Amino acid sequence: MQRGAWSPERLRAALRVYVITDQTLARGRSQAELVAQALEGGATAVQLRWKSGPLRDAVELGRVLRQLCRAAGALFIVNDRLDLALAVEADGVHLGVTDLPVAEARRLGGDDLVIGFSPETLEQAQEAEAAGADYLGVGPIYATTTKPDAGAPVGVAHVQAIVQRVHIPVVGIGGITAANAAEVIRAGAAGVAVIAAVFGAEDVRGAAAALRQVVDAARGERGR
Ligand code: TZP
Ligand code: MG
Repeated sequence: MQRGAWSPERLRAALRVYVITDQTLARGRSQAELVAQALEGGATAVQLRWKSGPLRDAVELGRVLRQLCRAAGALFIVNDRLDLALAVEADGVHLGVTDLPVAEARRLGGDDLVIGFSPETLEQAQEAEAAGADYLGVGPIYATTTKPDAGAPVGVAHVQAIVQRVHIPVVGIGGITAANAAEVIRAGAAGVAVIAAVFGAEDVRGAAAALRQVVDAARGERGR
């Protein structure tokens, strides 16, 4: 379904290289500057992930990221919090199983809001689609140290299983790098969501460009 400026096809393309912010991995560098570099490298979506610190600081950063993404034609998503997503006029919100339910986010956020959801089971994936989610984040695909409570790796077979049961696009997340992203795409994912591989890199622009190249090549192999 069309969500504001985001048609299903445009959304699917925007999910290719989905870069998530992280205060710790920024290591004192400006998060806005790192996002600008990631977009220059070819990131197609950006998620503001704010886990600690005053929410007013998140609003300030979110407004800057909103403009950077708009200028680059990239999708801009806020993690966890619908209030923050609406405050900074993000394109969408990404919700987990302990966040606001998808149906409530849809009711409050309206038809134009892109809603992402991270299911923990196949059943939750199908329920989220039925409730109005526009894409799913599935993981952790590989081991990750970025999210300590992410659970055990589910592997690319889990992506394949979910892709076969829903109609909305799926992005893989967790421990993904340019070295393993192709197998996630081959399993049927529309794209890959990464934190450390881009935000933790010394050369953020180069890291995003490397991922973009791998993802586009793997999508090319399968014809989309
Ligand atoms: N959800 C599942 S794994 C994960 C999140 C937020 C962390 C992904 O970070 P990285 O550094 O790309 O492994
Ligand atoms: Mg969350």
